[in-house]
Amino acid sequence: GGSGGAGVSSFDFEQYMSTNAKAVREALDRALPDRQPERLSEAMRYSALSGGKFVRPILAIAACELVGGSAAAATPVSCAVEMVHAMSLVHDDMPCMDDDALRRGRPATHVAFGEYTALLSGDALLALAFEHLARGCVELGVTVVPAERALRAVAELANAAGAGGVAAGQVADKASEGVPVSLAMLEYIHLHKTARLLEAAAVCGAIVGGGTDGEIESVRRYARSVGLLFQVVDDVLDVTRTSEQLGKTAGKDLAADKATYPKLLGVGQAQAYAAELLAMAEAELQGFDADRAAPLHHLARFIAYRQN
Ligand code: GRG
Repeated sequence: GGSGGAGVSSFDFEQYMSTNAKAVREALDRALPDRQPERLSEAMRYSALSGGKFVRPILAIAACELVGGSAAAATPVSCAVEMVHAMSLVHDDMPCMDDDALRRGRPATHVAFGEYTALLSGDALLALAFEHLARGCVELGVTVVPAERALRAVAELANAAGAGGVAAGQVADKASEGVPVSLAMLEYIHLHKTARLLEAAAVCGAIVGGGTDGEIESVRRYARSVGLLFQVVDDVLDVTRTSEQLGKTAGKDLAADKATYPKLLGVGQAQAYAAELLAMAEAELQGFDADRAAPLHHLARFIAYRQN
């Protein structure tokens, strides 16, 4: 329980991230198959356990605890959201999408396992996400996650993965390659392709944690702002990193025709927008207990101030 707002300063964010990342990794390891066909299981594990930061699962756990739920209640949904994230990266790297050979510093799934196995392992991860979410909540029991909350979480995550979110954002992104992109279109792409799944992670955490409708919607606005912030900061870092490394190869492949916030707004305005998004995210946390909100405050600042 919070007493007097000391939470923000005394909170150990690195410890919180590493403890939760370890717990998520163990839960994912248990949730992923290791049975026949071996190659499919291997590809699923390779994609989901290959060194992601687990930002989405940790967001789900933090939002669950924010509204007074236990971390245990958020375990099924935190694994489910990471499975959706992992499969979206597998499909994103495939030749028909962005055609990337590397992901997280090692061969992309389609390079390591071949195209059809990569495609099917993505499909299987997407299906498993919902199986695991439903089954995991049932196994925890209705005293931990009432069935209505589990159903609401299923609907939220499904919307975020499909035509209401990631799939819609990716179609818009692919369709806008090589054509001029307006600020409104750039915003649409990022809100759907990136922010929507971060939003669903946090919202699902707040749902299974027993948040009120008002709390759930505050969490939604918080995560939406953080999701956009993530993208704006990414775009700004692409520019600042590149200019710091004059003469060297930039860490990222900067497609000349790719629209970014700095290109459409200028670097200064893009930075100002990032500051505004951080302030909007933090404003949504004001109504909550300060100690319980500390992880989400730190997560927003971590995303805003990261240097690479
Ligand atoms: C979801 C049904 C469905 C289909 C997928 C391919 C595709 C459709 C969508 C592309 C989605 C995509 C690649 C979005 C970008 C997401 C993003 C910001 C990834 C980086 O996230 P981090 O930094 O990555 O959290 P790590 O590696 O830490 O997990």
